Amino acid sequence: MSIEKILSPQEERLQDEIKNNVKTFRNRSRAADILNTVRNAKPQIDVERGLFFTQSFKETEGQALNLRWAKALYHYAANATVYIDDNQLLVGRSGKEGRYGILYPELDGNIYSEVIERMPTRENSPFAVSEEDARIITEEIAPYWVGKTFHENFEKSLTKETEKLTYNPDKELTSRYIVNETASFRSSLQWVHDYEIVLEKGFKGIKEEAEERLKALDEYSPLDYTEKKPFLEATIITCDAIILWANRHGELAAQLAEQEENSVRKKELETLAEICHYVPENPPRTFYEAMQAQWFTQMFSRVEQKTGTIISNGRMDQYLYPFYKQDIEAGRITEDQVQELFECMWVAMAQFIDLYLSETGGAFNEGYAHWEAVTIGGQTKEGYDATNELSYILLKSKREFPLNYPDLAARIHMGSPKRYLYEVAETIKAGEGFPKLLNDEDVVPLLLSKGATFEEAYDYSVSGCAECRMPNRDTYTSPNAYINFAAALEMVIYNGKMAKYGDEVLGLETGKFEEYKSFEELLQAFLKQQRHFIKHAFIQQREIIRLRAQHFASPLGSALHQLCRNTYTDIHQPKIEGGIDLGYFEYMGYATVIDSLAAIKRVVFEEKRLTLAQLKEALEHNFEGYETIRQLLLNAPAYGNDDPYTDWIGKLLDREAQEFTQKYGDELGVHMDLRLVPFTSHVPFGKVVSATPNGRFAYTPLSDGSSASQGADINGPTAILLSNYVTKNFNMNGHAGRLLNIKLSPSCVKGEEGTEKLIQFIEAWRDLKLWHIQFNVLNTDTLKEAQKSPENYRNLLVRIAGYSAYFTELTKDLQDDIISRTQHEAV
Ligand code: 8X3
Repeated sequence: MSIEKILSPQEERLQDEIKNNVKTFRNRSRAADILNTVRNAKPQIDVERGLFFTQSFKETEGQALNLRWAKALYHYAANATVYIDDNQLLVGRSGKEGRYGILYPELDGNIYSEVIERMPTRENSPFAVSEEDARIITEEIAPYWVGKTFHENFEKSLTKETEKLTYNPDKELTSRYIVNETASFRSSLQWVHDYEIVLEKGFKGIKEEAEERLKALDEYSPLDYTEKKPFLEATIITCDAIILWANRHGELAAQLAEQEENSVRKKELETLAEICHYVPENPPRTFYEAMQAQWFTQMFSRVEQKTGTIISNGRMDQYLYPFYKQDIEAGRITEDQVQELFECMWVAMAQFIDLYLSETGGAFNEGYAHWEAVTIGGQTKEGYDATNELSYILLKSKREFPLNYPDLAARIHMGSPKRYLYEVAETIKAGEGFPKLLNDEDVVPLLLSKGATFEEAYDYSVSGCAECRMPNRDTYTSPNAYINFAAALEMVIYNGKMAKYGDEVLGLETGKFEEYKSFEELLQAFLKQQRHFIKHAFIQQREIIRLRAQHFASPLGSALHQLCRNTYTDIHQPKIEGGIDLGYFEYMGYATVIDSLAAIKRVVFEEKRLTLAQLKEALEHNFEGYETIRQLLLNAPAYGNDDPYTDWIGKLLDREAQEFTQKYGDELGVHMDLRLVPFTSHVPFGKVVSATPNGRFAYTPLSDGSSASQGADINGPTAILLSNYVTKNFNMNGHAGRLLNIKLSPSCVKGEEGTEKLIQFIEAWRDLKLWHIQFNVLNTDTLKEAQKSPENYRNLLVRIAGYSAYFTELTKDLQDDIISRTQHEAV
């Protein structure tokens, strides 16, 4: 049956843009106008944060770290340029006009001098840098940090055995993509602030509380003097800093208002001036003030530290709802104005870009990605459905304002109302990859099993790609390890070596591949390599936990965390009393490994159509001249098809990894949970792995997350759900998120009938208690066209890992990977 070519709304819009030669973001709104002025600007580096932090750190040596951080924030707040964009209703930018990234030299300032020249021309996420700024970076910022960065000290802390699995010896601190730490390019993992306290008390209230506690300290206690006092002083200085920063925006708004001739804009600027003088110092009185207070907090926490994938915005439809309701009821605001304010925020989000100077950092975050998660729906703390009018406005905004920010995350549960599921499905059908879905039916029980109360578990927020955080209870923020298990498989084939790295023995010498007598023996060798890799990831993590406490502090983040305030402990410290520490390690190449092991079992040991020696020869030649063998392997059973032949292997790998963490996680003092969330790293990880026994060519991407190997899922999307379900060990709690990508053709979700089918598919995913799912609804042809004529497809958004990005801003490798994902023609 031939399938009618149906376009998604995104594709229709793009075709219209091509026909009419439109190069702008088309939407008749204020936010679209602002976006059009910034979207064409090439991302640039802004040096102010790096510079002001460096200046301040030079002056505060020898003082407590959290106090130094607070003083640096104050120095920034007092001196950084403040900006108000034409027509913008929200302010609080921490960098130049257009799109900008900022510097965190405490992390990796030691590599600046070496990499800065390459930034404008590098293939992956290039950044412009002016000559003067390059000079400031190399002469005024970088020299101070050499020998002091986290990056350098972490590398020094590793033993040779761990280091060789981590870094390339010939190129300083570049990853080997085997057991990959991520702490050297982000000082913290994403988490969620307690925004409610900002809205309830304002920073004035937080400061007053700290002042009272400071007065109450025991003046003779060494503990109070060395720990509590700096913590409280840091809190007070940080509150002053953010208030000062906001006031400076207020002053600028007042000045601009005086000069403004357009009476409407003049009024807007006057209002803005008043708001910035009022929040976030005081608790907001209106919805508009609440939005501005939240946004100042968000942006100031960017200045504070480099958080991988960005501090999440939390449950915006929950904490903003009382302000919305009160203003709507009082006739102070309309739904359209609420949507406009949100859209002004989305544009402000899009202007900030997560700048990674290291090659590895860039490779993990293609497409200028940062994950600015906003959560909607789910359940209230009491367990009732939480959907409200704001949830619907946020979904509507996603459909009408197709920008890659925010990363909208919709929580789904058994009681999610039909209208909510319908609007979620309609938004997914728009084709830009939003919202991603998180399943309360999996997440809540897991959080309970970690020791959360029902209230805390029901109130989780989505953060990063697929993580779920409990504000005020989660306390673990160390960035995690990404482990290349396809490399572990390669080390079974080449007895501890990898083709990419020559003769060096990197892993365990598990024996000669050709001599395994049974599949069981070979499987045991793989599991040994797997354990070896996890062991080294945990060793890395132990050092990371120890060193972060010496290198980083987060007085703002700590002021917005109840447990940190209660215990006078900075959030970067290893242990915060009462906290639940949820750390992760990543299983990279899950389907690649499962399919490879299944192919060996079937083709070599059961059907005996190939010997291990023949297989190895074909792999060594990257299947060149061995296409028949490759076809044999490709035809073996593959994960993602609801086939017990492969899925028991997946379950075993999952179980073994969880057993390791249950045994040794305690030694790190955290729950180190198994996760299958790759962001874009399955591409660089694939680039170090030679041909694999599932028929995958050398150095091509690994499978991503818990998705099937590219093109291997041939039984439709429900089968991939079932494979996911079967391979999960629900009776263990040493795991966290599993990211699942599904690509659907627009024709299979066409019309009302298509929406209904999509809802049923989402319900099946929910009932199977799977963690996460996200969709690309577009035609593969569109992606191929965009590769050929990128100038016509600048606005084409695609779903990547836990986020969406502009297709034409990705490297060819990642574009090819997205194209090669199986497109399902029916749900
Ligand atoms: C994306 C992955 O490692 O930042 O959420 O949590 S990570």
